[in-house]
Amino acid sequence: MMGVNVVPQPVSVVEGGGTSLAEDLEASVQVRLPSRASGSEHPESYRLDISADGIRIEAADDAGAFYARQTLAQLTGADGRVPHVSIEDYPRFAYRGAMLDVARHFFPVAAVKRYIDDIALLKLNHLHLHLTDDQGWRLQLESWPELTGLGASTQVGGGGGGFYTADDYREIVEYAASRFVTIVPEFDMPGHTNAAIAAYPELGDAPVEPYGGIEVGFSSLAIRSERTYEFVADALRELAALTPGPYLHLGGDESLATTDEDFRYFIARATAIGAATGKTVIGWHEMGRSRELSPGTIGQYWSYTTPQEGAAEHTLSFVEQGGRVILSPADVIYIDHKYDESTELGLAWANGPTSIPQSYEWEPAEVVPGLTEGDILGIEAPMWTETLSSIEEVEVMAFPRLASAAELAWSPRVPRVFAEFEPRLAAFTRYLDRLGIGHR
Ligand code: TNX
Repeated sequence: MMGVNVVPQPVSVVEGGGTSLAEDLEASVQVRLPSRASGSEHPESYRLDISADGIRIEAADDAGAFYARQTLAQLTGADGRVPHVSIEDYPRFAYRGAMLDVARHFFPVAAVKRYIDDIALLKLNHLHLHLTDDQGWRLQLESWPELTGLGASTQVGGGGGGFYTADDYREIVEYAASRFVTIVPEFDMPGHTNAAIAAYPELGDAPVEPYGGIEVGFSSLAIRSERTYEFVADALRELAALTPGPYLHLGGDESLATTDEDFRYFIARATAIGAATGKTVIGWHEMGRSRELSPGTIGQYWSYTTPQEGAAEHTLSFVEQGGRVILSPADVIYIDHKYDESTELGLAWANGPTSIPQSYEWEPAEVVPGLTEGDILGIEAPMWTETLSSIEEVEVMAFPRLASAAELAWSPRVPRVFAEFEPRLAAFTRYLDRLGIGHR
C-alpha cells in the first residue's frame, strides 16, 4: 500500500487501501460547492474522496476546491498512481503567509510569480511584499516619481536595483489572486527609509547617498515635518488604490535612529493615515510601543520563541487596542537564515542557524504568554534577501522549511515531533523534484 503523505497534514485522512491511475480517474472528477457532506462552515475547507469509482471534491468555496487540487497533486505519485483515500480538511489559521524582501535585492515580476506558485503548493494564502527599505524603493508612485528614480537605482552590493510599475504590481496581484493568495504590500517607515530620503532629501534631516550595505537602523524620516505626512498620505493613498486586499503593512521595525517619543508620535499619525484609506494596518511588533494605534491594527511579532525584552508587551498592546497578531518568531521561521554553519547563503543573527527540525518543533500558541488562540491571526515566514539575489537561491532557503511553517499555520494543534513529519517532508521534497523546484 502506498503511503498518504500530504504537507500540510490534513485534519482527517482515512485510507481506503487500493490505488488507481490518476489519469483514469481524471474524467470522473466531480467538484461541488459549497460543501454539504460535512456540514462544516470552515472557510477554505474541502473534502477529497478518491476511490476506484472516481474522484469527488466538495469544498466550502473556490479556495477550498483549489486546495483539494493541491492535495490531489501531492498524492499523485511519480508513477501516476493515487491512493484511495477520504480527506477532510480546513485551516487552523486564516492568515498563512510568506514574505519576500524585494528591496534588499530586486526580484522581477516573473520571479515573484514563481514564488507565488511555490507558496500556493503549501496552501499559504498571503504574500507579504517588503517593497521598500534603505537599499531601494520598489513601487512606482505617480505622486513621488523620484522614489523609483534615484530611490530604486541600487540594491545590496551597489548597482542593479529595479522597481515595479503600477501595471507590474497589478499583474502580480492578479496572478496571486488566481492562486488564492492575497498580496500584503509593505512600505517600511519611519526607519528603513534611506532610499526614499536619497530620492527626496526633504523627507529626512539631511541629504543621504543611495545605500548598498546591509546595516539596519540608521535612517529615519523627519518626524516633525508636515511634508513627511503629505508623503505618507500620498504613498498610502496610491498603494491602497492599487491593492484589492484588506491590508497595508507600514513596517515600524528597528527605528533605532528615531527617539521613542518621535516614534510613538509618528506611528499614531501614520496608522491613522493608513486606516483612513479603508485598509487594515499591519506593523512589526515595535509599533505596539504606541498606545494610540488606529483600532484594529495588526501586529507582526518577530522576536524569538522566547520573547526578548519588551517584545511580548509590545505585541499584547495590539490586542489591547483591538487588533490581532501574526507570528514570525525569528529563531524558527526566518527562512533567510542559514540551515547550519556551513550554509553559504543566509544570515544567522537570530540565535544562530535554523535547522529543519527547529523550523518545525514549536507551537504558535506558546510563543507570547497571554496571547490566546483567537488573538492569533496566523503565522508568516519572512524571506529577507540581503544575501539572496535569485529565485533559485530563495527556493533553496525556503524549501523545505516553508513546509514546516505551512503545517504550523494549517494543521490542527498537536505536539510537533520532527520524526513524524520527516516521511511526509521527504515525499514533499520528491514532489518538488518532479516540479523542478530547488530545496535543501
Ligand atoms: C531583521 S526583523 C529585519 C530586517 C532584516 C532581517 C534579516 C525585522 C522586522 N527586520 O530588516 O532584513 O532582520 O534577517
